[in-house]
Amino acid sequence: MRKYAAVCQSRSHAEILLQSLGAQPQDIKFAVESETLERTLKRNGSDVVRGSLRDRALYRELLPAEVLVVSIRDKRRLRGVLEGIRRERGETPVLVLCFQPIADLPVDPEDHPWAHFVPVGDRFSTTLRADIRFAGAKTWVRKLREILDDAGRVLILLQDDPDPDGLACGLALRSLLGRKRSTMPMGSFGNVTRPENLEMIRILDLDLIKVADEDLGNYDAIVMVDTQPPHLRHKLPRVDAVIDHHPTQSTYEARFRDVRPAYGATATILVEYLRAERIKINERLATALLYAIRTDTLLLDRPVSHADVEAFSWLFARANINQVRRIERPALPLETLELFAEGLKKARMEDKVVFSHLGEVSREDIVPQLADFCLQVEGMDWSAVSGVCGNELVMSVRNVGFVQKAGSVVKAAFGSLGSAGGHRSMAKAVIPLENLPLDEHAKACDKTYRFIEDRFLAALRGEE
Ligand SMILES: [Mn+2]
Repeated sequence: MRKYAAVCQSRSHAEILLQSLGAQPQDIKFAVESETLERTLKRNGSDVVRGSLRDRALYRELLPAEVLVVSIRDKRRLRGVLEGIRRERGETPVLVLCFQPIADLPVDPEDHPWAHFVPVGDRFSTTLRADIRFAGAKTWVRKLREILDDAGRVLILLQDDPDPDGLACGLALRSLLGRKRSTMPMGSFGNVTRPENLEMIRILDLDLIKVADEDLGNYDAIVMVDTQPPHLRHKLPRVDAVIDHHPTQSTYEARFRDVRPAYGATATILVEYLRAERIKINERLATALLYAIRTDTLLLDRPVSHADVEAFSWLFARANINQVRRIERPALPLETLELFAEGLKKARMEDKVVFSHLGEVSREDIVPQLADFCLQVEGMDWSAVSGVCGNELVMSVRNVGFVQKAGSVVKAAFGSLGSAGGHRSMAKAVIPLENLPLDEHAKACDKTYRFIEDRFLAALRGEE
């Protein structure tokens, strides 16, 4: 069976069709009315049947095919064409390209449930909006090159506790500007602390140097990504370029400032730079950028822009998803199993909340892991898991997303005892043990856990 059949009225439509289907001329059989069009398409290598578009016999000749595309410029003809096709189509799926809004068509798609109507302008607008952003990105990249091309050594400066977005953007900048570690190192005044971020550095083989104030003079230019000068504790003598998505700060000078608070991640801005410049990106860079957008937007759970979603899906096809998973769930020490078993055995359920307390933990990151797991228990809307790390109690809270905001509940429950906050469906509290009821050895005990459970449930019910 032939791959495609198409009803077509113009040469330009036929050409666009060929290109968007990724088809060779001989893959398509056209039904046309105009003699000129017939000649052109035949010369091009396509099979063509010519006749009145109202005539059923035309479609009998045209079909069957794997799919029939109807591309009619003149909308008044559409009704007649659809009538002809309806009787002859057999099993062939039909796609109708509409060059005006569906509401303006002389036919009601509901009267033709066998056909799939596609408003072309609407479909095109998403990609067109992206292309407009890429056109703008070219200007940004040109400005950035003007500033940095002559600089021998450029420092990419990240936030004090570098996170995936900053790290990925640093890597992307190097690809964009065709530089290496040696001429464009990434650095920070602080250290990476989160286990997932350390895992990202290890798995993707990233390199980060610790910067001190006196080193800054060794660089010809400084670029900040995913942060702005006022966010740092150190005062900078100068900064040349800033690319960020945090709220715009106005108390600093830089020759280049691309700050877009509407974006969910700075990585999205860098993806637009890379795509606008048609830079080939490798799997490692795609993985870093994808992970950056995933974490900064909590899996697109936070407010995001079209640009973030677009960048996310573009990266998804190019990234190593196994590595992303590995970074998100760092390998756990073996004794975690025992700890989880104990915690689960004593788990308590009340008001659709699962509570579990792990007691002393060697690593903080196993607490949220169990919280994720507990949320999957049937009928539960919330999970709240605690662990004692040093002289603090860490609590991870998760919910199913369509209930109260986790961040607000945790703040109401524990804000006065320690630091507490978070987002819609995940939140965290860190409470110094001294602010909690403890046993005679100053250790967390059942009394402690009862206390935090009661406070959590009270906050959930809206009691003070
Ligand atoms: Mn960010």
